[in-house]
This record gives sequence, C-alpha cells and structure tokens, in this order.
Amino acid sequence: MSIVDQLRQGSTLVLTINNPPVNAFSPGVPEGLHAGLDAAEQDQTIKSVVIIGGGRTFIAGADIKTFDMPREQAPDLRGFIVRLDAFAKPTVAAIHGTALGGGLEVALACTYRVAVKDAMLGLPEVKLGVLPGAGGTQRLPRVVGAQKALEMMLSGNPIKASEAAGLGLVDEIVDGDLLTGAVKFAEAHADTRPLPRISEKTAEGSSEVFAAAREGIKKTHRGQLAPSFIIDLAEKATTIPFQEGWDAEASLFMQAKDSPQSRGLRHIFFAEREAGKIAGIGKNTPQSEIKSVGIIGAGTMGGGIAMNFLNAGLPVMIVETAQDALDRGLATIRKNYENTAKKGRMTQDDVEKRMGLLTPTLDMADLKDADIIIEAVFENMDVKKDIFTKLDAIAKPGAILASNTSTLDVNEIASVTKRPESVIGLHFFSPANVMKLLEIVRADKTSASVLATSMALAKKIKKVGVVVGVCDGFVGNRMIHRYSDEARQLVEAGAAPQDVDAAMNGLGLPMGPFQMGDMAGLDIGYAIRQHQAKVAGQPKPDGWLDRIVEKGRKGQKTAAGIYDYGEDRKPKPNAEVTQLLADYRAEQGITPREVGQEEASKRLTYSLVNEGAKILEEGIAQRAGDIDVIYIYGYGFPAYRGGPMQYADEQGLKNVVADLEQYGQTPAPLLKQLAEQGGTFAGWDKGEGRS
Ligand code: T1G
Repeated sequence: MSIVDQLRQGSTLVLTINNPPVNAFSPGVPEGLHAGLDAAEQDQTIKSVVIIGGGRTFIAGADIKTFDMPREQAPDLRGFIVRLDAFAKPTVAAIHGTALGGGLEVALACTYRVAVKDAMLGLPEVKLGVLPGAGGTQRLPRVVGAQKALEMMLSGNPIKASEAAGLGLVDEIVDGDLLTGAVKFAEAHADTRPLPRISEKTAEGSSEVFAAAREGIKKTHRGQLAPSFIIDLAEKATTIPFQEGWDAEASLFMQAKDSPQSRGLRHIFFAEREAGKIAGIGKNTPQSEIKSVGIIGAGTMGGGIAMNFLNAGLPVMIVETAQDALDRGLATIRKNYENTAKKGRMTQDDVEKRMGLLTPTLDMADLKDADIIIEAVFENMDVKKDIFTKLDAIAKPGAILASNTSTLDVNEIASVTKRPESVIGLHFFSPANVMKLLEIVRADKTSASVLATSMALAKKIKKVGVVVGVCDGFVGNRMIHRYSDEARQLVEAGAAPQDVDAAMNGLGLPMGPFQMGDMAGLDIGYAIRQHQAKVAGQPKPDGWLDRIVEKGRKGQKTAAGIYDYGEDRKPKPNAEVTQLLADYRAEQGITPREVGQEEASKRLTYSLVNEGAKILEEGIAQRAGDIDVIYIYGYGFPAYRGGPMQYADEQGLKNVVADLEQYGQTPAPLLKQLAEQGGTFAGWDKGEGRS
C-alpha cells in the first residue's frame, strides 16, 4: 500500500490516500495524487477520477506540522488544487469521516462531492490562527453563499454532510459502501461537458452580511488577526474575479501563518494532544473498564461532576448525608438539563434518559459495586480522610478512589487506605459540567493502570485531561495564588484594581484578577486565609481584601465586592473601596505610585511563568505545554497567546528574566538557565529529559 493507491474500476480511476491517522496532506500525498492524475490523463479509457481517504477519514487538512517548513519543501496544496480545478475529466471527492481545511478545499476543487451521511465538512483554520489558504475563502462562498461560508469559517465548526447536501456543498449522500456509490456516481457523470467549475461562479453576499460579521468578531475573536482576513476575503469572493481573490488569499494566509497568534494556537493544538502522552504510560498499559460511577457529595461540584458521566451515558450513584441535600442536588442537576433543553440543545427525552441513569442514596455502602468513586465534599483533610477510610472498606477490589480536591495532598488522603495504588485526584473546575479542564493528580503510589484509566475516562467525558503532581494547588491553583498575590501587591503599590484588570483584559483575558475574585467570591479566599492563619497560630489576617470582605462585600454574589454590580453585572469602581485602599496604604506607610499597564501585565503574566518554571523543575508538570493547556482551559488565558509559557517563549526568556529582575522578582533557576542558554520552554520535557 502506497501513500496514494491507484485502482481502476470500470472507466473510473480511484485514488485512495493512505496517510494515517487522518490523511493529512503530508509530504508524499501531493506527489501520489499528481501521479494519479497523470495516469488518468494519459489513459484515454479513463473517463473520471474518484479521490477517497483510506482508513477512517477523507483528508482532514493540510499537515499542520509542515506549516513552518521552508516553502519549497512544504507540500504544495495550492499547486495541486490549481491542477485539480482545471482537470479535463470529471473528478469526484468521496467523503467520509472529516473533510476539513485543505481536505474540504481539495473536495471543492473536484467537479463533484459525494459523502456518507455522518461525514463532517468544515474549514477550521481560524482555530489555528490562520484562514483557509487553498481556495476555501473563494470557493465556499461561491457554493453556500457568503453568510453561511462566514459562519463556517469564523466558527471553524464543521457541518454534517446532510446539511452540506442541502446547501449544494455535497452533490449526493451515499447510502451503503462509499466507494461503490462514488464510482457509480463518477460513471454516471463521466460525460459531463462542460465541467461545472465553482471558480467560474460569483458568490452571493450583501454588504450587511460583511458589516455584521465585522461587528461580530469584535466580541467573538477580540484581538485576533485571521478572522478579519477571512471576512475581507469572503467579501472579495462576491466582488472580484476568482483569480484575484485566490492571489489575495495566499498573501493573507502567509501573514496570518507567520503571526504569534497562529504559533500560539498551533502550539496548543499539539500541546492538548501531547498532554495525553504520559511518561511511563503506553497504549499497552492495562486499563480497568468503567461501567458505573459513584459520587460522594451532591453539592455544586458533585452535581456538576455527575452530569459529565450522565452525558457520557454512564450510570451514576450519588451520595449525600441528608435527604434535603440530596433532593437539592438532584433538583439542580435536573434544572441544568431542563435549561439546556429550553435552549434547544437537548430534547426532553435526553433529559429523562440522563436523569434515569442517576441513583440517589444516603448510604455510602451502596457504592460497593462502583468501578470508580469520586469524592466531592468540603475541602477539609479530616473530612476527606474519614471518607476514604470508609470507602476503603466499602469499595470493591480494583475500584478507583478519586478525590476532587483542588489543593490538598492526595498522598495523605491515599495513606488512610490499604489501596493507595487505586487512589488518584480528579480535580474538576467549576462549573464542572462546563469547564473542559481536568487536572489528573498522580499521587506517589497511584498505579499506571489507574492513571491510564483516568486519562481514558477524561477523554470519554470530553475533558482535556492533564496529569499533575502533588503539591499545594497542583498546577493551576498554585500558579493563580502567585498571580493573585502579585495583583494585590500592585494595588498596594498604588494601582487601582480596575487598571490591573484592564491590563489583563488588554492581554486578551476575559477577566482580570479582581473581576475573577468578585465572580468566584471574595469570601472563599478570606475563609482560607483565616483558616490557614488559625492553624498556623498566626494573627488574624487584616489585609485590604480582608477588610473589604468584612464590610460584607463578598463579590458578585452580594452585588458588591471590589466593584459594585448593577443589573448588567458589569464591574463598577466603588468610592468606599477606593478610600479603604488609600487608608490602608497610608496605614502601611506606603506612598502610592503610578503603575502602568505594561508593568501590571508583565508582572502578572510573568508571575505565572516564574511559578510555572518552578513547577516544571519540580516535575509537578511534565512539560510546558501541559501548563499552557491548564491555563487556557482552566483560567481563560487566551488560546491565541498559546498559554503563559508559550507567551514567555514568544517574548524571549532573556527579556522575561530582565523584566522579572526589574520588578524585584527572582527568576526561577530553570527560567534563568534556559534564558542563559538561549533556550525556550517549548522543547523542555521532564519526561524525556531536558532539551
Ligand atoms: N496535521 C497534522 N497532524 C494532525 C492533523 C493535521 N491537520 N490533524 C490531526 N493530526 C494528528 C494529531 O496531532 C494526532 O497526533 C493525530 O493526528 C490524531 O488526532 C491550507 C492551512 C481530524 C477531527 O485543523 O480536528 O488545512 O497525537 O487526536 O480526536 O487551508 O484531529 O496521534 O501524534 O485530534 O480523532 C485544517 C485538525 C488544517 C483538523 C480527528 N485541519 N484535526 O480528531 O484525533 S490547516 C484541521 C482535527 C489547513 C488549509 C489549511 C482532529 C480530527 P498524535 P486527534 P481525533
């Protein structure tokens, strides 16, 4: 089997691409396809050509790994498409799996497209910080109209073949065997003359469509480059000849591809997948089958966690200590589903199916048959130890015992059981049924099988699972604690909270540290500080944040925290807080000073980077990309920045060290070492040794 097989079927030549796992347009693929077109051209008895993907999918796009190759070495997708579009004999794209990006662009350059009904077609390039660069911005609007084309290209989301057929993007839905159906279609259209070419049409699209699209991306793609290029190019498809649009597309594609935003998004694309590759865990690591789930605690977290498994079709038994708490928990789960159904994203039948998989109980012993039990109760070590002691006696042999703790020592929790190899941390992020991130906390004795099973389970419930080690706050919360400390220091030095938040909004974060604090609730941090001081026998904390909470200003939940909140829930600075800050600084003998946006955003971002470097050094995270994935999926760091560690690489680690020192911070040893070596975080992987 070669990378592109040629098979004659009647008067049709079938070209099958064999480039697993997703038939990306990698080196070798264009050469094979050109050879196939040559064969079809030279043989007069060949009347038509079918292009099909071997394995599980049609072409899923250009090979993203080749984006940074020198142009003369990269696969020439555009060159192939020019030839295909002009090919004298009818060509048929036979689509199954996903025809994405360059894959759909190849299909659009074919004369016809046929597909099985569950195939997906899309142009997801915007998710990589680029735009369809092989004719997609010019052909798709010509087929489906500018409005639908913009919806597809700006969201990057694929559509089903059945919808595509209704739009004229697919000519026929093939029931049964795709190849048979495609060859039959090709034979039936072998004598099409002249060949219908999309490039000869003009796209439909009013000026209102483009104005609305430009307005829309201000919210959906704030600060990003590629979306505005996509709109400009789609507009060209309605106004200028195809060739001019095709040329303009090439130049804007290169501009977008060479941007830090595209490097950031491509870094995350691969980092998300790399995170699933754990040192010591391979495809052959045994896993246990998870057919039933037990959850202890039906509060906000327990209920949200339960929904993930119910959505995946797994039965869940949920335990509470009191009937009213159990009833409240179930009512909240049902309400969440009913709300989704009201928005039309779920049917009432779906709601009932999910609720039918949920079994409430007051007796923890009922969890005796569960394959995994997840504890999601109050963040207190004694409470958790008590529960794990009981679970150790109740759970069946081989059951996984997981804690949803967000910071506590999973080794200490495991130590009360006789099965520490079965204990792991599964740190969900609130709201647990929405947030994609799952920190998988590998304790010292967690077995490879339990870890591999947990990673597979994360994928099954559509979470982005990242393995982290045990320390206070694991990765995400450990870094956010440093970030929040830095934010407080900026305010003490003289910055207004709204200016600190604005600096991070400017970097692309939807919320700055104080907006986030008000949303989460200032009283949570307050309670932790008071508890920690009490346990440590220290005096009661009396910082400016503590004083704000003690005035009853707990955040959005009380319509007043650091900011005031009206109906629109927008944060508004409060004069009393401003005065409280001024009094606090005076009391501390601090003469307030101007803190500029650059200092604020650098000190906050680099506080994350510096802590991340320590986390890497300690092996709490295996690679920098893991930290980036955590920060993007768990804390809203803009994906087009690639995450804090990628962002630092883009700034240059030498510059990061210089800035940290300028602001009085001590660079972490690993950061200093990499900066001195002219290195980056990107290539450093503790699992495979240092780069
Ligand atoms: N290039 C290179 N590698 C790719 C790839 C691609 N396009 N798509 C997937 N992979 C790798 C991936 O890294 C992983 O590797 C393995 O394949 C399985 O992927 C000119 C410029 C197709 C829906 O953006 O959306 O065309 O970890 O784990 O969950 O206009 O992959 O096994 O070593 O994601 O079944 C446009 C991206 C490119 C599609 C399958 N196309 N891929 O999901 O598997 S830009 C895309 C996906 C372009 C043109 C432009 C998904 C999938 P490893 P996976 P999956």
